[in-house]
Formats: sequence, C-alpha cells, structure tokens
Amino acid sequence: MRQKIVLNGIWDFAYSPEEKFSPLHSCTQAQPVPGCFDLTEPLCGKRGYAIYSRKVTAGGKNLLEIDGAGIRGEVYWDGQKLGDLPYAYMAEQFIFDAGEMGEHHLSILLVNRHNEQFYPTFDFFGYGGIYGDVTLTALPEIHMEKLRITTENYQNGELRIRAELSSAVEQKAVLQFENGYTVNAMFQNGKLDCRITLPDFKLWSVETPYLHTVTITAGDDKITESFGIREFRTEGRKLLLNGKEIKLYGVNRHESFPTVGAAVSPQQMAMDLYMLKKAGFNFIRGSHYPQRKTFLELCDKVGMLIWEESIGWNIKAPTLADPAFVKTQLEQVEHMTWNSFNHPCVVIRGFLNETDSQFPETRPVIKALYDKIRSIDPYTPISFASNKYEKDCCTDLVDIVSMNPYPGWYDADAERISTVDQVVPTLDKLMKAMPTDRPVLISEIGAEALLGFRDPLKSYWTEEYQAELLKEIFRYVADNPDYCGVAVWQFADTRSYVNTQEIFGRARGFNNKGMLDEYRRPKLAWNTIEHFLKNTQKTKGDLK
Ligand code: ADA
Repeated sequence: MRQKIVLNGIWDFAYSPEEKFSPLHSCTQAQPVPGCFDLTEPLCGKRGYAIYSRKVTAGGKNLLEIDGAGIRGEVYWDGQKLGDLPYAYMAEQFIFDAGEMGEHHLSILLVNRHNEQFYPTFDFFGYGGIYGDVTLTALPEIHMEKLRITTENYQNGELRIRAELSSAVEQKAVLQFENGYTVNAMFQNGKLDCRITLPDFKLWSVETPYLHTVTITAGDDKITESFGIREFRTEGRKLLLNGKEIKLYGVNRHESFPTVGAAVSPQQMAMDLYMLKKAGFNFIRGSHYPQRKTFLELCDKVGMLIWEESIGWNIKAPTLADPAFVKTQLEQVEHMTWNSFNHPCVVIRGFLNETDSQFPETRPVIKALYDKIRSIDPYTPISFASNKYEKDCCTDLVDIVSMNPYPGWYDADAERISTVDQVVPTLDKLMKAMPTDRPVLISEIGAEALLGFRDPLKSYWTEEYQAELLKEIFRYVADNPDYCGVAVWQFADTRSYVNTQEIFGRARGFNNKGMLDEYRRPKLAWNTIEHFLKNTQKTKGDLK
C-alpha cells in the first residue's frame, strides 16, 4: 500500500511586495499550511509574492498533492520546477523523481495579485495562501492513475471500473471490495476497463450515503478508493436520484471563513455541513470554483448533493474570443472532472458563472466545455449559471438550465420598500422563456441583510426583508413543478470588495446575502427557511 505523508504544519515563509523569490530563498518568517498569509499581520490585505518552504525526507518516485492554493503559483523541489498552480482553488498533482532517499527542499512560490484567471472585480476576495492539505506519496516504478468508477446500473449494482498504468504494459489486477467480493482483471497495454456486478451492494443517497470501497492491487501498486453506487439524471423537467424525483433545496457556499480566508479547516467544513443537514437542505453549489477534496469526502459521507464548477466569474465575450483563455477553461474543467470523478456527492458539473451566453459566438465555447467534461464523465449532468434569462441563447447546450434571477433585490425601486411581490411574476415569466425538455434550476437568488439590522419598515437590508423574500421564493419553488430546485445566494456572508456592484456596492466589503453572517451566526432567514424545510412537505401547500 502506498505511504502518504501529510506535510501540513509550520513552514518557513517570506513575503515581498515586488519580487518573486528564488525557490531556494532562505526564509526568515513562518506561516501555517494550510493558511492564508494575507490574513496575518503585518501582511493583512497585502498583495505581492510569497514563498512557503520546508525540508522533506523522501526519495524515488513520488506524488505531491496540493489541495488548492491561490491566487497562482509554482512548485519546486530542490530548486527544480515541478510545475505550476495556475488556477486558484484547483487541486494539483505532481509526479516526480525525488532523488536519493534523504532530506530535500520543497518550496511553493505564490502570487496573490489578481490576473486573467481571477479578476479584482470578482465578488469574492482573492486570498493568497495554501488553502488545502499538502501530501507526498511514494510511488512504485509502475503506478496506477485515472481511476474511474461509474455506476452503470443502480438497480443491480453494475459498475464500470477504468484505470491506467504509468506505462503501457500487461499487468494482472485484483479488485477487492469491502464486502469481500473479489475480481481478477487485467491491464492491457496499460489500460484497465472492466464491468462487474457487485453483490450485496447498497445505494448512496442523501438520506443513506452508503460508501463502498475497492482496493486494487496491480504489480507493486495498491490503491483503495471509496465510491457510491447511485444514479443522478434528468428526465424531462425532473431530476431523478436512483429513479426517484428529487427537488434541490440548497445554498451557494463559498469556501471561506473570515479568520482563515479560503483555508477553511475540516472542522469548519463539518460545522457548515451539519448545520445544512440539520436545517433540511440537500444541495450545495460550490460557488465559484473546484471544491476541496476534504470537503467532497465529507459530503460523500454526510450525504449532500454538490454542484462543482471551474473558476470563471462573469467572463465577457471578448475574453471568450481569446483561444488562449478558452484553453485555460478547458484545462480547468478537465482537471476538475478528474479530481472529483469518484465522489458520489458531485451530481452537477459546471463552468463560467454568468458569462455572455446571450451572444451566439459564446456557443462554441460552452459546447467545447460541455464536450470536454462529457469526454471524461459519461453521465453527470452539466450546467452553467446564467443571468441572461430570456436572452440566453445557450440553454440548449446543457443538461440542466440554471438561472440567477434576483427578484426582490436588484429590482429595488426607490418608490417602494419591497419588491417581494415581484418573485412570482418574475419566476413565472422566466419559466415561460425556458426550454421545456430539461430541468430548470434557480442557481442563485436572495437579498442582502445585515445581521442584527431589524426595522419596523422591514425594507431592503433588514433581516425581516431577507426572511420574507426567501420564504416567498421557497414556497413558490415547492409549489411549482417546473422548477427542479433552488440554491439561495448565499449560505453565509463572504468577504468581497467594497464596490464590485455599481448598484449597491458591498457594505462592509462583504457580500451580505448570507442566511448566516460570516461567523455562521443565523439571521432570521436561516430560521425561517429551516422552518419551511422541516414543516412543509415541499410540495403543494402553504408554509405552516
Ligand atoms: C451573481 C454572482 C454571485 C454574487 C451575486 C450577488 O449572481 O454569481 O457571485 O456576486 O451575483 O450577490 O450579486
């Protein structure tokens, strides 16, 4: 079995406002990994260059994994470049020869300045740091990779198992499942592709998230992978999980917490997840970037449905006309799909949030991104969240049509203190413009509210207004068979910038549309929607 060492801890560190470091720079400061250096004094809010480095005892062929960093970076071993960290939040893997067994020097050079992959206008703060675990695994000379386990038939436990060897050789393989079932198979020309029907299997679902494990031994390599047997597909306007209709009641969740930025601890991830489960939510859109391996493992175990997307917030048509930029988007969706392939919680794969999908010239880009994901993952429904509504000309290119309408917020009117009465007409009008042959999801909707701001007028920014608006929205979605679900924008307040939105700016420099504040302190809306989810059959019928 492979030996994985976790390299988290206190690393040597240095920061410079102007200069990129040499990978062997001798650092005089220290920072924790995972961690965001631009949230620690005297570097709070500073943008520039950083180096994290440490000694590691290793030798031979190794796999280095970094579960997300930002905003971009490069990785070095003994001063030699292993590769890049081009996309914030994306888990990256590096297979390399560590040299003679002994002490070596690992360094990660980061830049937290914005770039063409992460604009300063994104409505979420771009943190500099190492967001997730850093691990090192010694590999045998010939090792397995690209393991894909797909449910071919959730009713009889038929699976398809594919994997590749690092060299195109013939190799016997033994597949042992946790329930004792064992299968002999073969890598031919370095590729394994077998179908098995697992006896005594159990299904994965939100209520009963049963995980199977398979240990594959091939030559000197041995890997163990958890997986779920489930089918998530569309049927007309409906979503089916294991053949039963399921309506999504969820939230958009940023991977962020005010004191640690994007380096959210597993403890905080668990707290968020258990809060959502207890309140009765079944869905999280991982807005707006690939999700951490740790978070997906938790969602697999706890039972939560996840939408994962590559980072590309509000990208305009001229940028999409640049083949080099489109190539980076294709790289992202490809890497993201491989990274999270075997997590049963990931039920929707997405990209390009609120892009210029009202223009026909955007169609080839969306089709290319769709085809790239589908070339790896044959089944998972694909979508992108649009704010072009009736003008969107790309809805036929995806499996689920997703829209981000904001009735009750961005239709604010100086003459009035509320536009909650716009929810029904807006969502009715939107639905009339949607294709009738596929599910339609409200991927974002909500309003800002400042924790503690209560007011007799119950107008915009009050907790009362946000609660009333969301109650109206959830009631509408529950009573309307045409919508397959709703994801509130957003779970918790998140750090943004002071003025990304001309209309409202961002009070406190935060996006305040959370049902919780950034420290997960509930606003009235949280209790209101928890009450809805627990006390209404989520079908026809009033809030009790
Ligand atoms: C968009 C965007 C979100 C957030 C939201 C808002 O829908 O996708 O990231 O910025 O608007 O709060 O306005």
